Amino acid sequence: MAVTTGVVLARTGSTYRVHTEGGERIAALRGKLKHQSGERVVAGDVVELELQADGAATICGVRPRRSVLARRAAGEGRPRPQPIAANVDQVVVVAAARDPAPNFRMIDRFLVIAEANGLPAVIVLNKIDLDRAALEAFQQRYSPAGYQSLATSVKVRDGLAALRDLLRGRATVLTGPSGVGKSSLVNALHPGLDLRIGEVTERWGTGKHTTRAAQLVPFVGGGYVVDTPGLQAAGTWGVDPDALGACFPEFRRFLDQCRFDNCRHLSEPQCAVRQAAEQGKVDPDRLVSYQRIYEEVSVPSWSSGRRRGR
Ligand SMILES: Nc1nc2c(ncn2[C@@H]2O[C@H](COP(=O)(O)OP(=O)(O)OP(=O)(O)O)[C@@H](O)[C@H]2O)c(=O)[nH]1
Ligand SMILES: [Mg+2]
Ligand SMILES: [Zn+2]
Repeated sequence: MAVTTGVVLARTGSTYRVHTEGGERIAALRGKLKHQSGERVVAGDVVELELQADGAATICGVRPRRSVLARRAAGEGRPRPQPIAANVDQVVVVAAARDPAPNFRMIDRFLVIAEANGLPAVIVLNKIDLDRAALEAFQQRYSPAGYQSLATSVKVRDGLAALRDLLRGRATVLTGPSGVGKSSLVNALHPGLDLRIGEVTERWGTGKHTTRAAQLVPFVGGGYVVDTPGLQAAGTWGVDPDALGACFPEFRRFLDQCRFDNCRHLSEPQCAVRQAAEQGKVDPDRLVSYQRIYEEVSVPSWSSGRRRGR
């Protein structure tokens, strides 16, 4: 029996596709690893593999992660962290100029998840062929926070060289709503790759959730890209309400100027963040996003409250 290491490309049902020096392997998870709480094996994990003579492979260990992108698991009950991808360097939040129309509230959530995980984020505005003018609103909203907005089009092949430069040599997770073109972008950068792409339904203007599971694509010239399923809603799991203000980088310089040290920037008097929004020094709509997410992360779910006997 031989032992080797590899990088998890994707989970397919109960098995994993693992990239090793000797090629791609399908591997099952060693029984005792299945029950370790919250430590699901995900794309990007570096794993130890036991290879049997008959070609069967078993994941017998998971190396410590240097970073993980996690979000709140969907569904009822107590919020749990759901890792999406491991060992990533940056998050690219993909939006579309049109079809589906940009949802800034949701983009802000993805950005908060990146900040809360300590990962730098860049915004890619895809489908720029459908509305060239859409970029300006993104730049206005996100430049003060230090986020770059990169316009791309898979259809007319625009901005793809800049995107390639951004991804080269790094481990990147692409996130964003369904139907914005995440898989199309990864395909466009990888001739020969054929990730499934979907239509955007005419009726709802939303994507069809074509990508079902996170999938890692090794990048020519180093690094890799993780394509993830689009979500209709991104839960901001585990963000400490007291740290939420700092997840909006353009708020940071005002945070220590509020009258109260523990200001939540909701309705407290002499709040420097709200004053900055009133004076147009921060985008008032970003403050609305902050306040919505604050409500979400500060209210324990009913079941977790009950659990603590409240
Ligand atoms: N006009 C235009 N259409 C695009 C562009 N990029 C992707 N599309 C179309 O948008 C639709 C959705 O693309 P996908 O790549 O499946 O989107 P996705 O973000 O991976 O969606 P999920 O996997 O559901 O999260 C497809 O019909 C693509 O052909 C673009 O730059 N311009
Ligand atoms: Mg997809
Ligand atoms: Zn305040």
